[in-house]
Amino acid sequence: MHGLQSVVVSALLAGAASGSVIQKKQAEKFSFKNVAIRNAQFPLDVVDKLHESTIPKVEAWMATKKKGNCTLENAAIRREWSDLSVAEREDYIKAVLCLQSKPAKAPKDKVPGAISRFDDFVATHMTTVGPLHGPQQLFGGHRYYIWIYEKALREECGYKGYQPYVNYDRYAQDPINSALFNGNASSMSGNGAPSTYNGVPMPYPRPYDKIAAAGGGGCVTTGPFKDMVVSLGPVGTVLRGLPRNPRADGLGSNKRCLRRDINKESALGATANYTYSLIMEHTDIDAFYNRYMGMPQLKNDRHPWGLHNAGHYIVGGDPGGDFYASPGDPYFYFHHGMLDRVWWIWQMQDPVKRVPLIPTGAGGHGGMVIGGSIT
Ligand SMILES: *[C@@H]1O[C@H](CO)[C@@H](O)[C@H](O)[C@H]1NC(C)=O
Ligand SMILES: *[C@@H]1O[C@H](CO)[C@@H](O)[C@H](O)[C@H]1NC(C)=O
Ligand SMILES: *[C@@H]1O[C@H](CO)[C@@H](O)[C@H](O)[C@H]1NC(C)=O
Ligand SMILES: [Cu+2]
Repeated sequence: MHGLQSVVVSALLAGAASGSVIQKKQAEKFSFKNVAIRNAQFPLDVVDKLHESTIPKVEAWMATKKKGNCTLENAAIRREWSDLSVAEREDYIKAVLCLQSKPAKAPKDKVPGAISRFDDFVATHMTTVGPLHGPQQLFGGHRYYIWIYEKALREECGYKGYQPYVNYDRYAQDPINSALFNGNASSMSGNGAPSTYNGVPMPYPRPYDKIAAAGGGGCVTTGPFKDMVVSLGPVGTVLRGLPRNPRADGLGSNKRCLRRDINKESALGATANYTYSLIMEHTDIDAFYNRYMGMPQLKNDRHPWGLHNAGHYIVGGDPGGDFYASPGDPYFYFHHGMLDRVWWIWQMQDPVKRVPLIPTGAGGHGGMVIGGSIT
């Protein structure tokens, strides 16, 4: 483990399955060999290409820094879920299930509802929710948060890889049948059963005032997490009729199923063209932060949610759609892993200038939806 850990250098080889010629050609573009293997089924999208074309800037920037143990050659590489082999996906799933089977370390008097090590992370998010989501902390705080989760998977559960991210674009046309959510043994489990879930209110005028429900919202019935026990929360849920937590802060024991509404409409607000324009058309850090949060509203656009909302409500449900307890759905770490990648690509367009920048909150942001109210 080293300092470049959070620098997500990913995705430089075009497809292991498409032949060594392509691999060689891609690898020769760079002076280092530490590159990720790609799934040839997915051609590079406009953001992947931007990512790739950004690497020389990263190399130039790294070359100006004091030589230490942290180099592009030994940097940890986070990869997209579908770029992992089926065996690698299963290794990752095994590690998450392992974390969910280990006893919690959180003090019982403060977090009586934490039933596993996995829940320790959920509780941390719940109890630091204010500071963790201010403009100054959202990016850096979540970068650190994902990193300590990844560290726990590796050090406490023997996982050899790194935290995968979700490239929403790959799944947006048919998320329910994708490698991420098709519900088979190497997926992160499937959709929730049909329910009366009504969708998520959004801070825009009609007809954009809601991400409509996609038909799910009930208990997940397929895949490795179908028997997962959710205990913490709800606090700011988007679902109705959930069992109430015995404590107002949601940290009591409230055992229930994992619920989801796998939502194509939400995913369509996170396709590669949205991500690309977010990065390239918002050179000011506050403009970048605000649009990422959904503001200002895109004119005449059917999916103006912003990457943060769009990515969260691809899964929504409980606890995935709960502002406080959202890391209780293991999908959370894929979503914030991608957001971290997007911020990193933005930073690396001009690293000397942009790495030190922190959003100030100027210009107002679109806010996050908490159980029907906007914060
Ligand atoms: C750097 O690498 C050397 C040799 O492997 C090791 O002894 C040292 O502890 C490392 N330093 C840091 C800060 O990781
Ligand atoms: C699950 O679905 C993925 C994606 O379609 C596929 O690659 C994999 O072979 C399937 N089966 C299992 C057992 O993982
Ligand atoms: C992205 O593409 C979709 C589909 O063509 C379009 O509706 C949407 O307006 C585009 N968004 C941006 C930000 O370019
Ligand atoms: Cu968060």
